Amino acid sequence: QLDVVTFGETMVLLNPEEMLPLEYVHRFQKQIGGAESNVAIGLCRLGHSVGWFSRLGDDPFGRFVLRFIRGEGVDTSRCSFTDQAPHSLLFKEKLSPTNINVYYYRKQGATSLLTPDDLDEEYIAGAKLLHLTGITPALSASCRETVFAAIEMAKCHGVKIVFDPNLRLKLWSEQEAKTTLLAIAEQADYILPGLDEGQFLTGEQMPEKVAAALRQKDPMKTVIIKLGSKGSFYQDQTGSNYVSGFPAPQVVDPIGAGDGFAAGVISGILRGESWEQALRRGNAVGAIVVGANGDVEGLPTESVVEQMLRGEHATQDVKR
Ligand code: KDG
Repeated sequence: QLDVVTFGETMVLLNPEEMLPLEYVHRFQKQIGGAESNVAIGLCRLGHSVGWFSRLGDDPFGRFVLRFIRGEGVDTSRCSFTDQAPHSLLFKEKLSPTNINVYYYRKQGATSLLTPDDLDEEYIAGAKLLHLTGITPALSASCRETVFAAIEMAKCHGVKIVFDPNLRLKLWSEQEAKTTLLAIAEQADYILPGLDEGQFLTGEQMPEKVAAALRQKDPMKTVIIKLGSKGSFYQDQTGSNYVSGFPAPQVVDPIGAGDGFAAGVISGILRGESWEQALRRGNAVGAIVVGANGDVEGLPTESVVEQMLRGEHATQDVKR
C-alpha cells in the first residue's frame, strides 16, 4: 500500500547557468519541474512510499523525466508514453535570486492527453492520501475530467484528498481557474493555498477569513495557508493557529518551496502529528528547499529535517 498517490505533468526544466535575461543565456542545466512530482520526491526523501503517474512524451525528454523520478524511489508503474505529442519543457529566467520568470512549452504536450482511462482505481483506492494540484486541470479538458474522476474514486474508497491550488494564470483564464479550483477545493479534505491564492479564490484578505470561506460548506476540512518566510497558518474544526517559519538560508531559488512545504505537511499528517507539528515540518522543508538551485535538488532527507526541527543548524553542504 502506498502512502500517497499523485499525478500531473513534469517538464524538463532548463535552468539558466547565468543570471541574465534569457536571450543572453548560453548554458542551461537540464533538470525537472512539476509540482506533483516535486511533492512525490519530497515525500520519498522523508521516508514515505509514493506513486506518481503521468502521460509522457515517447521521446528523450519524456524518458529523462521518467528515469529521474523513478530514480528517486517514486513508484512510476502507472505511467504511460505517447507518440502523439511532445514532452513539455520549461525554461526559467533568473534576473535575481528572487526575480524569476518561467516560460512554458507545454501547450498540447503529452500530459494534456491524460484521460480518465489512465486512472487505476485500485491504485488510488490503496493509497492513504490522494494529492492533487490545480495545475493538472488547467492542461486540457480531458485532464480536468481526469482530476474529477480521480476525486470520485478517492471519495468512493475513503481516501483523503490533499489539494494545492497552485494557481498558474499562464495556463487558463482567471474565471476558469477560479470556478475549477473552488470545485476541487470543495471536495478536498486538506487545502493548502498560498495566501495570494486563497485571496484570489475567496476574495478575503486575512488568513482567518480565507480559511473560513474555504471551509464554509464543510467545516470538517482543514485549510493550511502558506505565508512564505513568515511560516504558515491552519484552521480546522478544533481551532486555528499561526506557526512561524524558520530563517531560510541564502535564497538561491524559491521555486519549489511550496511543494516542499506540502511534502513536509503531508509527512506530518502521515505521522499523525498535531497541526502545529505538521506545519513546523512543512515550514522546515520549505526553508531548506530555497537554498538549492532547482525545484527538487534541495528537497531534504528526513535526518536533515529532524536536525532543523531540533533547532540545530541544518545544512546539506559537504562538511570538511
Ligand atoms: O511549484 C513548482 C512548479 O511550479 C514547477 O516545478 C513547475 O509544475 C510546474 C508548473 O506548472 O509551473
